[in-house]
Amino acid sequence: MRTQVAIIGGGPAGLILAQQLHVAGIDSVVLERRSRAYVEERIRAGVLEQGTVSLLQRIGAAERLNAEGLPHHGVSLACDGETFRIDLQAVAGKPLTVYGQTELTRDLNAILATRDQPVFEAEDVALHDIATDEPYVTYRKDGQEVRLDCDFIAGCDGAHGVSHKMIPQDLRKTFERIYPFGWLGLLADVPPCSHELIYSNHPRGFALASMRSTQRSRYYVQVSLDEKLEDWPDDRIWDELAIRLGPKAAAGMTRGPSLEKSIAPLRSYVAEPMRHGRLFLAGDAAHIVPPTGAKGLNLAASDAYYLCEAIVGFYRNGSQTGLDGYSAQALSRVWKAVRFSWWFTQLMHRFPGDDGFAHRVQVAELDYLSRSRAAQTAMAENYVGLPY
Ligand code: RFL
Ligand code: PHB
Repeated sequence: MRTQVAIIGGGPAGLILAQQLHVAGIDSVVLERRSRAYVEERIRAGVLEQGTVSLLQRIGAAERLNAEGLPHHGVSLACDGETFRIDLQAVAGKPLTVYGQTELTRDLNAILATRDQPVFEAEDVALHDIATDEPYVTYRKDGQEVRLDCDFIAGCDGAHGVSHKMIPQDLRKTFERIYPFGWLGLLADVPPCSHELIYSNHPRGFALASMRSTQRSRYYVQVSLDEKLEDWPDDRIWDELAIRLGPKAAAGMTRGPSLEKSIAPLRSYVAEPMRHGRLFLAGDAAHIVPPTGAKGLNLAASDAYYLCEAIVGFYRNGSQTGLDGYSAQALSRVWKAVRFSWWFTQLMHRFPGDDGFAHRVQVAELDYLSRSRAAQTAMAENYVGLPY
């Protein structure tokens, strides 16, 4: 088999890239290790930047997003019982859109299915000759060995994929911060406690009230890394949320059985560069951010955008310039999101072992943020998403 771009991984980065390339008249094959059902059920992010929404609109993948996505013009931050709202629209000029990653994945899969893509349950995907002009990928499908020749390989296979391991160790630099806590998430078919998101810094730890729709809520509480899911029956989570989010949110909260519960550790991670020869990394394959800034999915989209532009430049004008500049261009935006997610994580969580200094700095910063339009603008510009 032959294609122009072999895309490893059918998460948001791979699916968006495939559709963008298709619109530009460039052929690709998406190889996904999991089944379609597995990929479409995986509960993850839920907040889209305007840049992500516009990109999905341009590539014809936003019909349901336009109809069902919920525009959010503001966000609330709470600390020790005091809450203030940042008017995102007023200070940053853009809203965010609540639309689940599951829905986005389903929409893109439905479009790609009309071209018999992605190839699901592609096993033992391996990359070959990536430092030459004739790279290829091998995999197994239904017991058959397949060889896929291509011009480029896009490594969109997330943090646990094979692509990033193909960049030689001596050419790669990695940067990491591990945070001493995780997020316990709960999804339930109940109306949200607030029509906008609430991020709360509470003595018992961080909590977040989010949503997927007007009838589906998504909540998180900060937990220590040794917490076990079995020690968190639904009632305990609801009780904890009611305390940490405060009386007003608690009064508006509807409890219900969890559809999904999980604990995710928080970390920041960047691997540089995002390219080696004909292999280009995009999304979680190259970087991870803690979910506090809601940036992971949006970075997958912006990487896909830059990579598609570079590949289009190559086919249209025979130009290597975009390809050569891809890693630096993507990383410039990635590091700003890494910075923002790290800052927002530091601001909103309780750190074990704090002697009170760190929390007083948090209180001072949140008080400043609540009063200063300049500080709110700096926060909101990053939260709604920096321009591409
Ligand atoms: P994905 O979504 O991980 O997709 C990678 C795809 O590659 C496949 N794959 C392979 N395919 C073929 N061969 C192999 N060897 C392969 N190895 C892996 C995988 O099956 C998968 O389908 O990466 P992508 O496309 O870069 O998208 C990134 C986003 O998914 C991610 O940044 C966000 O979901 C991060 N994230 C969250 N972000 C938020 O903004 N808010 C959240 O609440 C939030 N929750 C989460 C998250 C990430 C999580 N993970 C990765 C553990 C919750 C979780 C549990
Ligand atoms: C979510 O709805 O899953 C969500 C929202 C905002 C975040 C992280 C996760 O910062």
